Amino acid sequence: MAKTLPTIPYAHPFPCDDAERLERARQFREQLDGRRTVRDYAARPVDTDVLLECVRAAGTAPSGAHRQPWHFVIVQDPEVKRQIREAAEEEERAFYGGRAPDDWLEALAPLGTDDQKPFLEVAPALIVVFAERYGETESGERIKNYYVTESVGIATGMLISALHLAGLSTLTHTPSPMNFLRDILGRPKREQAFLILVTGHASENARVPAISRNPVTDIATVR
Ligand code: IYR
Repeated sequence: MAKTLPTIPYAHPFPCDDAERLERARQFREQLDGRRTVRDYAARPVDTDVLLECVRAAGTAPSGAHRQPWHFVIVQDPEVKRQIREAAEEEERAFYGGRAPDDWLEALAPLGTDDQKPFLEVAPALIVVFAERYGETESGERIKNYYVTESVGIATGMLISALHLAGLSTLTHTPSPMNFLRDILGRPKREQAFLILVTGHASENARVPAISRNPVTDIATVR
């Protein structure tokens, strides 16, 4: 049996009283409520340091057995973005051209998406999130990871929130299948592409579908 880790004292880093707590919670909710998935990007570049700070934020996510089973590839090179677009559009042509079941295409129709993915080249950054299906020790032995999908999903949510609060827009893009990302980006076999987070500044004329969010009385039960 491995030994337990040493422990350190913990106190919440920014405590507050109950009245302030509600105000902070409200403010955070309001900030996140202003996030929208954006499909039209300006070409304006983003500072890599900002992206790295946001990835650091994502890396604070809790994970199964603290395995931190994620890897983020920040792609800004136009040629690599072009390759990703080409490969993604090939998959999407098959998806929209018959691979997707009718009910799925019907669910997507209101969003007006199709097999054209110009944002993969126009947006200044693609953050490709990989899930580490298993880990590797220094001597190259496989070690099991736990709750990989949950862990990477939580980290990705934190990444989306961090980018939004840093004034950037994102689009969660999931070409299916997306194994081509591992090959284009030269990642090891133990990593599986999880999604592409298209990142940048919304174009001046960007528009988003008029949608609303389910009220808390629908999404929460208090008992
Ligand atoms: N991957 C496709 C299809 C797609 C699927 C869902 I679920 C969406 O919410 C949006 C799109 C595409 O990117 O077009």
